[in-house]
Amino acid sequence: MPLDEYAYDLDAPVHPVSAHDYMPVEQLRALQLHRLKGLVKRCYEHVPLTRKRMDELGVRPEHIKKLSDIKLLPFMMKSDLRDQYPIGLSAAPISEIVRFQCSSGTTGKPIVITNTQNDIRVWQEGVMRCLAMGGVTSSDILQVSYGYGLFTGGLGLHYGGEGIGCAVLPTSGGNTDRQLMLMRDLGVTVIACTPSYFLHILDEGLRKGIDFKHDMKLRKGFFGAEPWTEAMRQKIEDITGIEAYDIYGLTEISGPGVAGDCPCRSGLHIFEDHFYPEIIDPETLEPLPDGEVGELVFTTLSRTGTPMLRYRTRDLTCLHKERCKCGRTIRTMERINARSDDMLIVHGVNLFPSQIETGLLRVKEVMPHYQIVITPTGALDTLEIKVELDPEYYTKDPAVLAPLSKRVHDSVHKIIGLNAKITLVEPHSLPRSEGKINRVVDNRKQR
Ligand code: DLL
Repeated sequence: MPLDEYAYDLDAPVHPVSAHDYMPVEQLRALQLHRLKGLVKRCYEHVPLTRKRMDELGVRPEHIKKLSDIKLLPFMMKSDLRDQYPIGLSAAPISEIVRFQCSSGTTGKPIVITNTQNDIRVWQEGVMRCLAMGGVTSSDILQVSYGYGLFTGGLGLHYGGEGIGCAVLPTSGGNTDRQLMLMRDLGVTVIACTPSYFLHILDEGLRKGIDFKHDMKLRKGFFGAEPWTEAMRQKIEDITGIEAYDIYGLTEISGPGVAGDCPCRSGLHIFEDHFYPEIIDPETLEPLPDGEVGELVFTTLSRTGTPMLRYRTRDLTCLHKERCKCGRTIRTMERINARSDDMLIVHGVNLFPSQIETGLLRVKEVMPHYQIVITPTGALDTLEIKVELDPEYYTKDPAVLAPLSKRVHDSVHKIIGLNAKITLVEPHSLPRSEGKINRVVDNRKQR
């Protein structure tokens, strides 16, 4: 089966700076509509579940006449991928599939995404566009410390880096001593890993007496795959002197490189020529206008392996259409600080780990290493925040610790409006992660 008209042109060179970034908006919308029509047709013809759902709604591919008609289409969710395990949603024959990638769910089987050569190129282009926006060139040495394999972080950044022409060092996650040694000996200039793993690398390096500003050649970092805050960015930049860029993506839509920071850092540019974004109200499922916070939904305009129509990401953000100072016309989204399924409800108050992180990092004596523990105690639950002291301020003196705990408490309270029990713990005593970190221990789930 040949790739049809909406697919990516496999003969065209992949460019790190896409003309689509700067396209006049009307032209961009026309391109999106063209690709959407082709995608809907392909899904209708090749994905039985989509066909069934569209038939139930009475929608046919020819009903898509303008971009806003997208709201006629059914949503897709992670549970659909799980129910159709392993590749029931694949739209291409195995002869056109060149790679499987998986994303682990919270339970049971992973979800499997099939990629055609076209999809690998679209994905590579997204990562190249992110790296290029951050000023990475072929003169850079890129250390990829995201995990390689079924997770898309390692291979995604790897192909993107090679596409730019960087010298790529594929360390994957783990073996932090070796990461540091190679980083220093090869003069690595760009690092890509999860923000929590980078903090761990920094921690280990500082323990060894490494001065990241002088002993390393690092100048940029591309951090993503998990939520991180502006305060965390500041902390990373202060310790290392690098520019820290946010990179976003998800396996179901492609991998890293769906959106990323430009140097203005006023939101992540979405490569909406390939990934059409919508924001919906997660309760009513109605589309929300640009500027309103809701659940991010993507339609993969140019994927051919496992194309997604209106895929509900569960990530919460809002879109901005104002022209960015960098000149790009593609829309931006605010950094993802929360997922609808990350939300904790404590004493009836909705809160997100990222809010706690922001409160903690306003106090200079504590580190961005923390754990949130919720324990049922009688009628009320206890919210405890364990946070490591900065080694520079470490003490066991209760006369110092008591007022410091109070300051941390007040800083967090100001944001979440709840009283949390603050436990200041020794440096390096909380669990670290080489990939995505889980900072929440919710003991209520064991009841
Ligand atoms: O995490 C892809 C990726 C790899 C992105 C490397 C960036 C860098 P999944 O494992 O499928 O894919 O997880 C996707 O991770 O829905 C978000 O909840 C979260 N996420 C990804 N990037 C960011 C980010 C990869 N920059 C899920 N900020 C997404 C916040 C992020 N959350």
